Amino acid sequence: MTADHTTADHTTAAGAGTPMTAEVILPCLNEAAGLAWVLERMPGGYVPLVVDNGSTDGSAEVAARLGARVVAEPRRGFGAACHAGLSAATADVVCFMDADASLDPRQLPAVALPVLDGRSDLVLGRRVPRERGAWPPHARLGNAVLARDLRRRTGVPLRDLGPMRACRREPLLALGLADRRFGYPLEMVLRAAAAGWRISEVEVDYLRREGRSKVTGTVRGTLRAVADMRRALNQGTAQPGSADAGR
Ligand SMILES: Nc1nc2c(ncn2[C@@H]2O[C@H](COP(=O)(O)OP(=O)(O)OP(=O)(O)O)[C@@H](O)[C@H]2O)c(=O)[nH]1
Ligand SMILES: [Mg+2]
Repeated sequence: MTADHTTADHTTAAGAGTPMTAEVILPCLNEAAGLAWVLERMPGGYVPLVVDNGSTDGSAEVAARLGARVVAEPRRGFGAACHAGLSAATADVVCFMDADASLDPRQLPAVALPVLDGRSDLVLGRRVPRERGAWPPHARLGNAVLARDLRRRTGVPLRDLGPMRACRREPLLALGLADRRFGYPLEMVLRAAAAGWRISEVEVDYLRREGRSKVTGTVRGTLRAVADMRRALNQGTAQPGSADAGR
């Protein structure tokens, strides 16, 4: 646990009993180390939906014990997990965020508000690193280059392809995203832009993840993620991924 991730012992996810403002889709592959920190910080009305992507570390059990709804997506891949969550969600507004404690759920309302009040159709959290090691330089650079290419291609003024997001559920389903790997977040922006969505960003803190890094902590993982995104950018849509996507 890092200093910012110090946590008290909690047994239920926050928000229970409050009317649902938004459903929070949490793609999850072996994130037992960070799930408690994440789930106990859900603001009231923000209902977590953990998509277990074949975890072997008890993530699903941890999430269920903390009161979260858990859906299983055996097909590996970040996009596969996000899509399963979107398909299972019922709320009018959905949020996405990683389950590795690199993002603070208490910042979800700031991301969702422009969608809830009708000012924006898709809001992305622009990550601002707050801890040493939160965002390795190679990952930050790869992301910045992709964001620049996306700006040039679409005119959408985004600086980060951040994973904390909010939008309306049914219009997102109607975009028909096809990528099931790490191209999913980029394809979402491309298709939304093509559909004329108003897309904006707000700043969110980026913290050092809990658990072992699978992607940005390794050059190989980063190259794979950038390749997925590059393909999504070049094709407009990417091919559905292979079984070991993102590993
Ligand atoms: N890497 C990976 N993550 C997945 C997959 N399915 C779901 N996830 C979840 O998607 C979220 C983002 O994945 P991360 O591994 O944190 O990716 P990242 O933030 O780019 O890189 P690191 O935090 O350095 O590993 C996490 O909550 C994962 O548990 C998958 O197939 N591969
Ligand atoms: Mg992460």
